[in-house]
Amino acid sequence: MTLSLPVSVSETFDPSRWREVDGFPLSDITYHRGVERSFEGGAIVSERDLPIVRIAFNRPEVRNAFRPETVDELYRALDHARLTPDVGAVILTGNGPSAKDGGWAFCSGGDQRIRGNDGYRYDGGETSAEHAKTRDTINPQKAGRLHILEVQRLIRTMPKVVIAAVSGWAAGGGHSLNVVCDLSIASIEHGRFKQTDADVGSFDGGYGSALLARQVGDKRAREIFFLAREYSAGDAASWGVVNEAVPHAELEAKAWEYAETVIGKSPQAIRMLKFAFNLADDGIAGQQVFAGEATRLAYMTAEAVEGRDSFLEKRAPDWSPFPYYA
Ligand code: S0N
Repeated sequence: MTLSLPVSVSETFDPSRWREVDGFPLSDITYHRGVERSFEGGAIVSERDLPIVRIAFNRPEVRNAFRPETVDELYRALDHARLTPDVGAVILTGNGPSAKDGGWAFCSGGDQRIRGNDGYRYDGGETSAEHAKTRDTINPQKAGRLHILEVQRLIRTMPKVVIAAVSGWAAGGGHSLNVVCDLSIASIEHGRFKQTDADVGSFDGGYGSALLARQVGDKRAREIFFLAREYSAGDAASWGVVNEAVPHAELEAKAWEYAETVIGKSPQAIRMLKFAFNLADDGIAGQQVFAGEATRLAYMTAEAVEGRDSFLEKRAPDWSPFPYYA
């Protein structure tokens, strides 16, 4: 097999660090696995997978707005990362710049051109404002989708650390996606933030607002939503919407550094910590996720094995070796 570098997908992308993930036909996002390569005379002689993946919005001409197809792909890639046992960290970013005007975006939320009257419509390539008005009657059998919230829940509950690399605009539903990620880094030159939901008759009344208030405080969160003012990467860092603002050219290297640090820690400790951070805010759903991990750990004990074996062997369990810890 000949080893080669992948095609570059963004000015911020470093092809030497990544390979394309196989078996994913994608149009709206890109999905890469981190690798360590060794070279001889300029040729790649070996490569080894690392526990890091990069998932990126790939619609720079519309500031990386998402349509239902984008959300489907994003969910599939994130879920693949969730289920891949040797992946521990996900970098979520936006490819760019736009070939049209050089603008950068992390994500500008729902694609307003294909918004029907009860949610977002599968695009099928038709995106005119005129078409959007009549879409509900054209395609009545397809209910509108609002399934970006499923992606938010997946990011929130996946036992891996998701790091947002905010390469440009984080607006509307894109603003909320940054909020729900575990860690965030923003480009000083291009990272810009604006919660436009209320401008377009939309409102993220879940994680996008409640977690934002946790991060920046209640008054500031209300300001961000009610006034929809633009704010900078520096503001975002000082308010706690991102962990750090760095020069654009260093954005993905910094995200990689975060990911490398995270995967150097105990997977179990990171998993339990993520779920512990979520627990109080997520109520019984958060308790269920945390307790699910505790149950997995319990399954690994001799005590739980005795419970299973006694059932299978049709005998009374012998709990005597297991102390009642104080
Ligand atoms: C991002 C903004 C501020 C960038 O401004 P800038 O740099 O001046 O660029 P523009 O010239 O405005 O844009 C360049 C081209 O990109 C198109 N475009 C940009 N954003 C979108 C978009 N969201 N949808 C469709 N097209 C977009 C522009 O039209 C332009 O194209 P051309 O060159 O052809 O004219 C600025 O662009 C901006 O404000 N964008 C809109 C941001 C916005 O309001 N987004 C939607 C907010 N709502 C949601 O995201 C709701 C979705 C959601 O997450 C949700 C949450 C909870 C419950 C349900 C849902 C749900 O799914 O509805």
